[in-house]
Order: sequence, then structure tokens, then C-alpha cells
Amino acid sequence: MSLPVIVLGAGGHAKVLIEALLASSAVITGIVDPDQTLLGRKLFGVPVLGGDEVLSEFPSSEVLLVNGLGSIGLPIRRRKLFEKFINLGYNFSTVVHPSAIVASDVTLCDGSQIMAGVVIQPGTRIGSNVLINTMASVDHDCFIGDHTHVAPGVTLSGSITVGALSHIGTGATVIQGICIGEGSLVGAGALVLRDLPSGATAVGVPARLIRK
Ligand code: JB3
Repeated sequence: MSLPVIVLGAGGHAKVLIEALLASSAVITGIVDPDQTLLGRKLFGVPVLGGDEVLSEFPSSEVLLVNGLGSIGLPIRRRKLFEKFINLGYNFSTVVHPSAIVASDVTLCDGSQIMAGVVIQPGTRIGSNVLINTMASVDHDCFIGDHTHVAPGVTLSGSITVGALSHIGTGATVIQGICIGEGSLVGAGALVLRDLPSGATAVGVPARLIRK
């Protein structure tokens, strides 16, 4: 049987995760959030237990964590929180909403999060602490690097590599075979027709580089 989970953060992304976890019949012990005003409040009946220091009461052998800190740009804070608790010996649960279609040979790593309505096709690897958000589609043989956020409604066609710590904005489309370097930011609604170097920012239709 899987261990109970504790969700880090009590904001918008945490809500989405808690809904997915409850729909998967996971046991959620509570939420931790540094915002003192949230202490004792509940999200979908799940209590806020206090700040991150409360985790000292829950040994890493007895709980799994879920990273509830989302991102709207490069997921740097999300990575920091994940690595902080990995270094303290905790493990992160994968979260897969029951409505997601994930091919049987897809690899999910520690803390991969697959939200409602996502489709992931065969041969794809989703890295650690990656967030594939609502209704995104990741086609065959893609590689999504650690910590990357693929925002709602993104379409990644086949054989795409997205480097670690990147953000693919809401509704962006990337054609087959493209490589997007680490730490890249693709704007909402962009259409990516060419490879992007590491640290790129690309926006528009077709996408043009505005920083590299
Ligand atoms: O794009 C979509 C669909 N969702 C966005 C998501 C991916 O990212 C969403 O619209 C937001 O823009 C963003 O959601 P997030 O990260 O939930 O943002 P917010 O609603 O601001 O909540 C962040 C929560 O994390 C706050 O309650 C913070 O107090 C808490 N937080 C910040 N730092 C932390 C820490 N919680 C813990 N446990 N530890 C921290 O270090």
C-alpha cells in the first residue's frame, strides 16, 4: 500500500493536485504552507498543518511529499523546494489524475505530476518534478527534462526534447523533432518550428527568439 502524502503549498496548484489525489483515493495527511494565516484552514477537507518545519514530525520513511508550488515562469522556486526536501531524505509521490491517458511504456520519475485530461503517448519520458498541466498533449518519444512545466493545453508533437527547468506556456504548440534547450521559456500560444538553445525565450507565431 502506498504511503500517505503531505502537500507542500496551499495555493492554486495545490488545489488541483489535491483534487487529483482524492480522485485517485490517495490518503492525504495534510498541507504545509509558510503562510501563518492559513493554519487550521482546510482545502477539500484537508487541513493546513503549519509551515515546512512541521515536517520534522513526519519521518521520511512514513510519508511521501507532493510539490504543490506551481510556476508561471521558469520553475526555479519549484525546483528549490523539491531539492530541499530530497536532500533531507524525503521522496516525492507521482500524481496522475485518473482522467489522464498515459501509454503503458511511459516513464514517470519522482514527483512527476500529470493533471486532468493529459494525453502522453508511447516512448515518452517525463522527468523528476515535472508538471504536465491540464489537457496538455505529449506525443510519442518525447523527453521532458526535470522540473519543467508544460502548461495547460500545450501540444508537443512526436520526438521532442524539452530541457530541464523550462516553461512551455499555455496553449503553445511545438512541431515534431524539435529540441528546446534547458532553462527555456516559450510564451503562451507560441508556435515553435525551430530548435531553441538553452536559456532561450521564444514568443509568437511562428515563435521568434527574444533572448538567448
Ligand atoms: O497554470 C496553472 C493552471 N496554474 C498555476 C500554477 C502552475 O502556478 C497557478 O495559476 C499559479 O499561477 C501557480 O500556482 P501556485 O504555485 O499554487 O501559486 P499560488 O496560488 O500563489 O500559491 C503558492 C502557495 O505556495 C502559497 O500559499 C505560498 O504560501 C506557498 N509557498 C510558497 N513558498 C510555499 C513555499 N509552501 C511551502 N510548503 N513551502 C515553501 O517554501
